[in-house]
Amino acid sequence: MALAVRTLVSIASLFLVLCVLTSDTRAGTTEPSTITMTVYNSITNAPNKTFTTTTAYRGILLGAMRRLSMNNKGFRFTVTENNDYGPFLTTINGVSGNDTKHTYWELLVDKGNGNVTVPDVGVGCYIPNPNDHIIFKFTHW
Ligand code: B12
Ligand SMILES: *[C@@H]1O[C@H](CO)[C@@H](O)[C@H](O)[C@H]1NC(C)=O
Ligand SMILES: *[C@@H]1O[C@H](CO)[C@@H](O)[C@H](O)[C@H]1NC(C)=O
Ligand SMILES: *[C@@H]1O[C@H](CO)[C@@H](O)[C@H](O)[C@H]1NC(C)=O
Repeated sequence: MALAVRTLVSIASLFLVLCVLTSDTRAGTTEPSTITMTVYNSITNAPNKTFTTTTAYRGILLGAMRRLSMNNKGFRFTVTENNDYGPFLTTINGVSGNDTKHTYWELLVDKGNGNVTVPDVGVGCYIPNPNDHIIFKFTHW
């Protein structure tokens, strides 16, 4: 009995070691990472909504947005396909950009310490960095 328990324990430890080794070799290369996204309406001043989700290793922002919308009913969005630049983010949670009103959803990345950058590509091309804080800001152009 004692032997059986010891054998089980050794097998379990072996698995543990194997798992640690496996995740070690993967660390920083293929692990998904966590990012946060804030939906900020600077025109109506509706309260911000902040969400946490994951991205695949070097996955595009659009993928993380899709994953979030599948898991959280509080985040819905639509894109319009552009032949040259891919998906244009048109609507978030029912709020649509409008050419007549000159409104749109701007894509921003908060690098911390008040350093907010404006990516020079859209949601289909931007690859978030681990722990990125993405801001979707509804604003005027
Ligand atoms: C004007 C403009 C805008 C205006 C468009 C308003 C309007 N309805 O006219 C506004 C302010 C909305 C805009 C927004 C953005 N833009 Co812009 N925009 C331009 C600009 C200066 C001119 C486009 C134009 O009028 N072309 C002439 C018309 C006749 O051609 P068109 O095909 O009909 O143009 C349409 C597309 O360009 C589209 N569009 C504009 N920007 C973007 C961005 C993306 C990702 C997509 C899919 C479509 C798109 O809107 C135009 C009107 O419908 C170009 C640079 C350039 N000089 O071309 C950048 C440009 C197209 N934009 C760019 C970017 C990155 C953005 C943003 C992602 C910036 C951000 N970080 O928020 C956002 C889009 C966010 C979102 N909601 O998805 C990049 C795209 C590069 C890329 N490979 O993704 C460009 C090339 C500028 C750059 N940085 O080099 N943009
Ligand atoms: C909403 O988010 C934006 C962008 O992060 C920030 O500047 C603003 O202060 C926030 N507003 C509130 C009420 O928290
Ligand atoms: C955009 O705004 C204009 C002016 O307020 C309005 O007439 C139009 O219906 C709006 N377009 C869309 C697609 O909502
Ligand atoms: C802000 O972030 C950008 C991109 O990471 C970096 O190039 C720039 O030096 C930063 N600016 C400041 C003031 O930290």
